[in-house]
Amino acid sequence: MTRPKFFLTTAIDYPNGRPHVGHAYEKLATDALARFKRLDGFDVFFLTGTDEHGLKMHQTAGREGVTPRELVDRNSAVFKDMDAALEVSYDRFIRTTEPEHHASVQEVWRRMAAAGDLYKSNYGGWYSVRDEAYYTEAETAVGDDSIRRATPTGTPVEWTEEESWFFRLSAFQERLLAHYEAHPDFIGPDSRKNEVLSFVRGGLEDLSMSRTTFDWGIPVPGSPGHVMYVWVDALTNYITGAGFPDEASEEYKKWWPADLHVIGKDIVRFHAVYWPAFLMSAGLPLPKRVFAHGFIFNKGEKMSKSVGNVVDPFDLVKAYGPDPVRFFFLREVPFGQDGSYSHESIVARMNADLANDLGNLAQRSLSMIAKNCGGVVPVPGPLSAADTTLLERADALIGVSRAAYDRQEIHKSLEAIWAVVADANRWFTVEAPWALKKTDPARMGTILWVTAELIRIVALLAQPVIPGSAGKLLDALAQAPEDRDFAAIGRRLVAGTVLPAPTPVFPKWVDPVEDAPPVGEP
Ligand code: ME8
Repeated sequence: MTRPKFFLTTAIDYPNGRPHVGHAYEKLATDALARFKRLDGFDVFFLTGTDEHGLKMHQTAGREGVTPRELVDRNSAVFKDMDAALEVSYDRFIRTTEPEHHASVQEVWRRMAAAGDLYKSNYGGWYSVRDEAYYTEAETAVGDDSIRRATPTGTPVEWTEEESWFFRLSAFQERLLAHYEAHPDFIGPDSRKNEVLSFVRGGLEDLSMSRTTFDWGIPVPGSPGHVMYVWVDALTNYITGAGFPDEASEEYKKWWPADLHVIGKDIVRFHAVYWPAFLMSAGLPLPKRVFAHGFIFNKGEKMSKSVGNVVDPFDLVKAYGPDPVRFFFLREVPFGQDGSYSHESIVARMNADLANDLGNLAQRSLSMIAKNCGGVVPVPGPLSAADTTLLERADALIGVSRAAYDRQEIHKSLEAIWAVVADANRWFTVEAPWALKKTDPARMGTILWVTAELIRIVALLAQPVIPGSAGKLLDALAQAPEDRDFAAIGRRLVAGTVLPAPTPVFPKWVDPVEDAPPVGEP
């Protein structure tokens, strides 16, 4: 049987500096979505990468006294390292400076030109280098410091006047609206969809598509002196990653169109308006869904170099480990909404949900099996109504999670899983298996079997978010590699399985005591 395919992407990051927590957040969340689909039997292709052309890169390189190529080579490697540190399981890391990407973008350009949607004219308007975006006069304002800024993002804009190729975006309004209407799931969450609808209903202006004042970009075919606007180049990465322009290739036929683009809320317009319009013009199929996540703030404040509160994702992983970082962001922040992080909130999640709730339940029950059952999964006797209810709730988690992940609501899956963990803890305390060792060892065995089975189901479903620790829990239950996908949920834990000696999987965070006297002194 052929497995259904699922092709998902992240935004490709600007490597003009080191990655920040926002970059890390998007990649680890998309990784959870990719891992879920793989475990659920899909043939997954997960694409991520770096967006390496444009004026921002050109200017940063100039300031640092290196060539743009040196700048992007150096920094793109750091983004890749970040993915490794967070255990992001991408299948391809694309760089827009790759020659095959150039061929792909130029082919898309030629098709848009052949469709009559590109024309040359003169551009005059406000450009934000930081956003790599054009703004209308009405979208800018001059601040107290006499600097004109883009109102939506607060970044400085500069007046730009040059000959430019334009894309006839104005001609796509009706087609785009018809597409949104016919495909109600094209944009998520709903708040973003409403924003896009009102933007497109308000009328679209043609889009400047090329620049002449620098050359760090993909040349416009047949138009010397023009390089493509970086967003044309950037968006096309998604189809290059799928094998375009080789439309006859198995790769392309299998993967395109993408099933899901995961992006941040600041770049919805590019993905839900410009990108589908480019594809319509080039006669290519449209992606199925664009989902915009929220922004991450440091203790509620915007991260910025000038405030000095930019936290390096490498430092977070070094301090807490990859799984606690991944778990924190995905459990704490409803995916699609803004969120905040602080040392205190990360530690609270680590200690409450991981160490206390799941960690203790696993450690208490598994060490009882080691001590009282010779390290062998006991044979369950008849199940009580409470046992059955709990197991049924655990069995229902796959359905709940599937529905949640299909709408990118990762937090809803975690919420449901941890509600079962909380119930299991309450039930375990009431059942008090430790008191049954002498009086009713058979019932003790049943309770321990039910607990181990609950932990197995929870560990299977937690793998997309905490792959390392969930894997350790499954090791502790002696689960074979072929028993670790979601198809294994319906199979029960086999009594008689010999378990390794249990070791705690979720360490409790204890803040180092400052100014403590050296060990051994009063
Ligand atoms: O926009 N919290 O690149 P980028 C959460 N190259 N997400 C954040 C964030 C924050 N504080 N800050 C940024 C670009 N992001 C383009 C994309 S795609 C064809 C081209 C997200 O490096 C942001 O929303 O500025 C985007 O999805 C991603 O990080 C890369 O941002």
